[in-house]
Amino acid sequence: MLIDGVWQEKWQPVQKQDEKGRFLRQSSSFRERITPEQVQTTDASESRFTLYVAYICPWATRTLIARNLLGLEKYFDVKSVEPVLTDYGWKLDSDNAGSWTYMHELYSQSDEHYTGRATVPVIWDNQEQRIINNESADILEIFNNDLHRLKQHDVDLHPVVLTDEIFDFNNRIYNSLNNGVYRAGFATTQDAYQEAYTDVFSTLDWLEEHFSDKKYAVGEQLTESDIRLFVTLVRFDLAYYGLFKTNKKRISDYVNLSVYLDRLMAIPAFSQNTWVDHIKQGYYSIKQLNPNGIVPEGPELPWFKYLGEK
Ligand SMILES: N[C@@H](CCC(=O)N[C@@H](CS)C(=O)NCC(=O)O)C(=O)O
Repeated sequence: MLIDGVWQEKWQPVQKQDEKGRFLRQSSSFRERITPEQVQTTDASESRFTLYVAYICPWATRTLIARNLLGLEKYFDVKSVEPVLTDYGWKLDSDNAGSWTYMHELYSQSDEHYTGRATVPVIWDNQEQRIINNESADILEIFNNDLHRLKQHDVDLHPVVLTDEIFDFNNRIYNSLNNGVYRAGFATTQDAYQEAYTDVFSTLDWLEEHFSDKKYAVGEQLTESDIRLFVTLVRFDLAYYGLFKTNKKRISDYVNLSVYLDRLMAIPAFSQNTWVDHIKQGYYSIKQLNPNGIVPEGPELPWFKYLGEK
């Protein structure tokens, strides 16, 4: 992580936790918004803003899926990092070669006294050379709400009439499932692990019931809630089940959740942003949890049929 703008190599073992060994996620610090006028540059060949992502990362994948579903590709080009987190944090892919080698350089360029982890996703302003936002929940709102008049597809991921339901659904799955798997994986006491494990599977059991008669997370259409749920479900059997020890059941053991996952995977915005090799390599390179870095060969999953060559 960066401390007062300076990279500290000894960050990796230090996942923040509370006094009971529970994993604590850092809150995001760049929270600016963007207007359609800022996005529409005169030079159509280059976008003013770049979305920096890791394909391993569920939070970054939320933003990639929304970008494609809404058709905002020409306004935000994408730069990705390598799947394995290095001693210097995220390293940019070599084919994204530009002025930067590591993500933390973008953070200290934006704020020379920044203290915190250099996370993805990030919206970077190429004109002002600084980070605008590093919180995926905000980025989803920017894409869907703030820039709604620029979208190329007739999609609304956050219809006003569903606001309360979306809010409740997102809240219900965030701590217990999206972050619940991390709470299980990074717990440093048996009790903290047990608490997270119970939350994860009671939520999955509830969702299995929910999808017995529903096609989508909320309402009768695809919304932001589906994106938020998808990014966790798709990583579950590949990484969380083994590495994070959330191993009561796999998603493929849940009939309705499997049908739901298959339904979303059939949509290109979901399958194109699912990078199985990055997910496996990335998670299994977390030294704290897997010191020898061995990446499992399996599993083989039914939805692999939707994945093209990457
Ligand atoms: N609140 C952030 C969380 C982002 C986040 O935790 N990203 C992880 C990857 S999945 C990261 O970049 N971690 C690097 C680190 O912690 O050093 C969001 O939703 O945008």
